Amino acid sequence: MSLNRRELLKGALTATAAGAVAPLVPVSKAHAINFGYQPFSQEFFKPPVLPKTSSIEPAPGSPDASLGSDAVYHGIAPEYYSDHPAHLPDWDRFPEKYWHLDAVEGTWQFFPGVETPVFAYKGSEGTGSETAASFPGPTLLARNGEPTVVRYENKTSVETSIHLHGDHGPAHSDGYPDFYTLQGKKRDYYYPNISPRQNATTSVPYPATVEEAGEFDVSHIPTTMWIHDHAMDVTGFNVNRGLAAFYLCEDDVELEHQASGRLPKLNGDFDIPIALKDFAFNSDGSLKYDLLDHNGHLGDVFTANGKVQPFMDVYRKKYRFRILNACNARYLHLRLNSGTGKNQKDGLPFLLIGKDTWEVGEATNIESFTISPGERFDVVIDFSQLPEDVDTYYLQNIMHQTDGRKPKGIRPKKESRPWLQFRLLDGDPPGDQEVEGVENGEFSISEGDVVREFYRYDENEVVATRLFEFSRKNGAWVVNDRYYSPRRTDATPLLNSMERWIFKNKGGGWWHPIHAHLEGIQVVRIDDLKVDDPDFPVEYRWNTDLVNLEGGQEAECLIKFRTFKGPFVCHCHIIEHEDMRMMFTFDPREAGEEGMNDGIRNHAFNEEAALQSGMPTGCIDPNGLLFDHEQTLSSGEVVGPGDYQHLEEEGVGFPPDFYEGVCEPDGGDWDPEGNQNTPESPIPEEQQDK
Ligand SMILES: [Cu+2]
Repeated sequence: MSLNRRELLKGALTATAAGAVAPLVPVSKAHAINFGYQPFSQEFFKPPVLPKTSSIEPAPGSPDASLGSDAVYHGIAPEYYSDHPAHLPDWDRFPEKYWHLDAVEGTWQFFPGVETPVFAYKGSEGTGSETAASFPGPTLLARNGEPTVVRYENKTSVETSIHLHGDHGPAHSDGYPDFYTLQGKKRDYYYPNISPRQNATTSVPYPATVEEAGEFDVSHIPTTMWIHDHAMDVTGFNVNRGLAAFYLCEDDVELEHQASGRLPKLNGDFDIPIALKDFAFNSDGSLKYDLLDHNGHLGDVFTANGKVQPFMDVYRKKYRFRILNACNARYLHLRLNSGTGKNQKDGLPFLLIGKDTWEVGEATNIESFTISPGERFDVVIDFSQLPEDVDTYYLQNIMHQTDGRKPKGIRPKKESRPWLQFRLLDGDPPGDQEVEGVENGEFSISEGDVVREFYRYDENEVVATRLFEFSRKNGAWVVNDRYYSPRRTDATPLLNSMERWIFKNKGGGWWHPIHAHLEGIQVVRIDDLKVDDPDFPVEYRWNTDLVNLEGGQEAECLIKFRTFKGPFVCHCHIIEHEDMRMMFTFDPREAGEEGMNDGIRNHAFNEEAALQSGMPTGCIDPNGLLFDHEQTLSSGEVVGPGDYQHLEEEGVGFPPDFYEGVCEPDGGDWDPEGNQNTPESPIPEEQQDK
């Protein structure tokens, strides 16, 4: 059965019309389907490492693996080539490495013995990267200065687009919402694994030499990233369905931490990534997901790395946990606790060593913390501090939330659910030292240590200030009163410039965690609170790639746009808000240079846009942009915003002025009779709307 993005959304409507979708019941009131599972009776799952290889056939960028080819239909980023002006020689400090990664349809056991249909990332069969399908997918381990290419094949029936959350990389490989990897096709995602440059300046958009470019900005070298799907309209569905995995990176600073015994070996027994995600289940074991719920999908079953409330064996030692909130819409407030009940307050602190993609300037103890969807807290927990009679310990969420609007608050009396149990083991861990000369688990990292040099941006470098207001409109979501369209650019910063971006939540009833691609954000003010105020939230004192806006809140941020031209997106990370248009495009460009959406990108790309996006000229799904421009097919039938009318007739809350908002290209002449329905269209006749 065809299940592309269009069919998915239409299918959801049919189901509603037939009454097959149960009325929405707040999750707190509904009874969770848990298949008789007793919490902490299954073991924690640590995803396997995705093996790298030293060669791949056909070679990336070769004629056989270029845009439009059978082997790699979507090609590779222009920045891959060493003759591209952005590609400087020191990007290739170590020989390039490769991964073969698929997205497949399979099953996963969230509950022991219950096979749940999912999408999953896995290392491709028959390649050097082979792994089993899992949730989260296999962990990608990268070395800063070692370029990697992920040859990705979409073996699912839905359009996908991989975003490496936190990456500083080319737009072609960034998961822009309509830079799809289509069903049955491959794309070479190119990750240079570099950071921005210290000397980036607008007067030299592409420095010719390494000396001119300056040093890599060490405070922006990434450590904890994750890949997740980002496809237009269906990101929420695809991520909830399982398309997420960790991407951890080490560099010279990180290796020095390990060699000197400050931090554990990368992804070793004492460095453990944990993705926390809520799910909802149907009684047949399948995942429940309502495509028409744009408020934010909440689940009533709580998992760590794809296992419902598991246990993890730990020694009384120090561990590094990279905690990811992988929920579509649920905020968590996490604390450590010796009990499963409501009132214990004997928690160990978390030693915060990294926030989102980057390590922090100073290791800082925090008692508990709120983590928004998409956010990461990189923490060390010292189990040696626990009294000897404590043999089980818990990671507990005490944020109470019953719908996608916003959490009801930190309410340990109402919500004190342990998502993960630690079982304390006595004695020393068996096995050889993971790092020579360092006893396993004996790491010296302590409060006050400099984890990574941090450079605060100089506000005098700001060349433009922009205000982005996030609000609700006609049951959907807007930024500056506009619905997202991938065909419209909302900001064109100068390449290598710094801007002041003010994010404002215009409403009081909803929270929005705002995430920018390409670069870290430095928050300088939240409402009246300045960054140098002792009360300023500790998690926003250094680099962050996400800033949460509570009702009515305003955050003033500094952001640079270095190395790569766009398009990139900035959006709310409550994925249902993002899918329902709370997103905008920014497209860093040289002075005077045309942007991706200048004139009109339409469905017939010019050559530059085709190379940049990896979508071959004239081969774009004419039905692809479900809510974008109206399209006249060769049959004479009009599709596109027509679907919106269909949806509106079904009364599902699509905004009445939607058509207006997205059908006017910013400039240039849009030709509705353009090249959008060529004979080479990859969409079979029977899938086109009749
Ligand atoms: Cu939002």
